[in-house]
Amino acid sequence: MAKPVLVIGNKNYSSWSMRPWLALRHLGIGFDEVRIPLYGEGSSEEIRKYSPSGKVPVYIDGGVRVWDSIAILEFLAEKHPSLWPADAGARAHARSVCAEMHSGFAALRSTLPMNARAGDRWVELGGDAVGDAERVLEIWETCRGEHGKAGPWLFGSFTAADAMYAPVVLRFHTYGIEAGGLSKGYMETVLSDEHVLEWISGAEQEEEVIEKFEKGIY
Ligand SMILES: N[C@@H](CCC(=O)N[C@@H](CS)C(=O)NCC(=O)O)C(=O)O
Repeated sequence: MAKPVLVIGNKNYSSWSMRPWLALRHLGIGFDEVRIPLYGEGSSEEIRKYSPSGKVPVYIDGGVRVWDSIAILEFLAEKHPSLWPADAGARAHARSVCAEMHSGFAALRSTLPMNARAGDRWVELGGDAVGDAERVLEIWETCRGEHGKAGPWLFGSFTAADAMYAPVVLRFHTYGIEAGGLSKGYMETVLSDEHVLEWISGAEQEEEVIEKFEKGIY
């Protein structure tokens, strides 16, 4: 049987693509990757061949096509329930923080664009981005403190919540946003994860440079 396909953008810049990619790797699901460099000549037309929304990521499994990161994670979780915490209360908590990530943090995302291969940049956080960063750290602290005793991830073992927040860890690392307490350890878990390192290595091999995402003094 043909392998499922995940259509992604540049590994360096596409945080939404990283989320289901990381979940697939952690679940050990084999898949073919179609990488479409974003915001170049013909990029939109190429993405539209796969994605009705005109955005990546898109996951194609046999006759099923799923687009949008959180929908792909939910689709994967149907066959792989370990993608959500087993406990109903923890699961509700995980879904809530995933929803927060998916629908929020716009200021943080635009101030600190993902740049997976850039490790040492600095930007001044201002306005809503300050509150966004504080809330993210609070989320990590609370998940780890209340539900993370059984392992190093937000809910102990790797879940969809880690897939959603791993790109934020990369952003904090790139731009030097410091974490303390349990969040510090959580960032170390993400930054040393073999699959995250594989993603970063892929980003390092890419040659495209998208100027609007190249922010920060270094
Ligand atoms: N809500 C979507 C966001 C997807 C998204 O914004 N993808 C960006 C790349 S990270 C994209 O496809 N941009 C291409 C474009 O807008 O032309 C999700 O969660 O998957």
